Amino acid sequence: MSTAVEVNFDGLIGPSHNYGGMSHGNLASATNEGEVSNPREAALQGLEKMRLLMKAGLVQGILPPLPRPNFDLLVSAGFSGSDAEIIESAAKTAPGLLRAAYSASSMWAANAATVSPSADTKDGRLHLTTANLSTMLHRSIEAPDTTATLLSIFENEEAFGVHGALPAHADFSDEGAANHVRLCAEHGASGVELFVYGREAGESAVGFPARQTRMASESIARAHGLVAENAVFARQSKAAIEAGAFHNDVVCVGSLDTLFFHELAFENTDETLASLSQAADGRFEVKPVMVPQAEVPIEDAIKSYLFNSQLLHWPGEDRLVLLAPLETQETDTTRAFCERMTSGNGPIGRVQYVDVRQSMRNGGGPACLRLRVVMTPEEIAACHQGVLLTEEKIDALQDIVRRTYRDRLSPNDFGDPSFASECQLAREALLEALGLSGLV
Ligand code: SUG
Repeated sequence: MSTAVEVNFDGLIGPSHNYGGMSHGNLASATNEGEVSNPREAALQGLEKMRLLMKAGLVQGILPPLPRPNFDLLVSAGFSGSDAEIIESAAKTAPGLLRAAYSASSMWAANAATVSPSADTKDGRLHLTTANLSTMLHRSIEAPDTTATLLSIFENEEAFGVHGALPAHADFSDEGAANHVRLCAEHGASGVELFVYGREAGESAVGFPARQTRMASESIARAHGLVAENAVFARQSKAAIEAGAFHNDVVCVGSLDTLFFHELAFENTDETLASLSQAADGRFEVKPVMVPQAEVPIEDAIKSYLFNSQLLHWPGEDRLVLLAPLETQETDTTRAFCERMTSGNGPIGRVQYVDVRQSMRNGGGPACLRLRVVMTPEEIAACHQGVLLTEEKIDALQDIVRRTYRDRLSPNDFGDPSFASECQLAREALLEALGLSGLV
């Protein structure tokens, strides 16, 4: 067994971070539509979260923002001419499309891909499949650039298998690691991968969209070469989706042998837990920590993002640490639950709160902002080193953000073509700092 660790690759929040109100079924996105955002503060908050984990002794990586605006989307929609002409005419005749082209949603790196560590796969390589994010227009444009980013970081084909996105059809709707949990005895041991889907392929949509199909999840498990017995497929409850849990990671997070979830997260909780135990097959005992609806109503869980937390094995601590958003501390029921939970002797021993409010207003908490990649020391050495953070690199990135990002942005500002050049210059500087200038 190797001494693999969990590396968190956080999405660096881009200069066009805005409140576009583009995600139907995501209550925060709808509520804050049209508000003025602060991209500079957003990116600094994200980088401080990364600094916190890095200083604690965890390996921290970063994914750069994608090129914005996405001219391919605008050209596909029939706009032509110079960049400035495209932007000006889109602003006049299709402002919604321009907003989508400016989306900074790739910050939520949990949606970038689904990841299976090498301990789980038949060919012994670490596999990543880019999510097609086909449910939301503004997110469906991310996949090609995300694949390019992943290929430049996980370039070594002997160690890594990077798969392009599944077909962009509703039957294959896929939102990446937001609907995937890996449980294990220790990171380097073979684990159990839980895929949570919201609907079957072909099932007609009612209410808020279910963004993941079982067919998409099964396809990824196959492509990654998982042993069939180690993959569990569970249905997300309709009640959770209707309450605003547009991804499973809004109501559930798991790490090592611990699964922390809301009572209404799964359509059939007993069956899900029984399948996980059966798949673990004595290698480890699944420790469920279920939060009852009577103690934390699902509305509070979603408002506070209690479950959209990072569940971490913090160096030097015996029990897991829940890195939760400040909103969890500010919501009475979730704060009380956390106090009760940590004063008991369960697997989660401490809750640490972080400020990621800029991202939270679009429905993205600490867990949305990171993609977990369990890696052996050899794999860490084989990936692109420029994206692994040090204090100096965080300082350098924060300097670039302070220099190049606005502190006020409204979706109405997108009609100004000079903003496009601002975004491009900021991204180029960030890519250079990460040794990824080839992605420009
Ligand atoms: O896909 N919000 C994202 C939030 C993603 C959170 N990720 C996870 N749960 N893993 C989404 O709904 C809002 C953009 C806007 O409205 O401007 C947005 O895309």
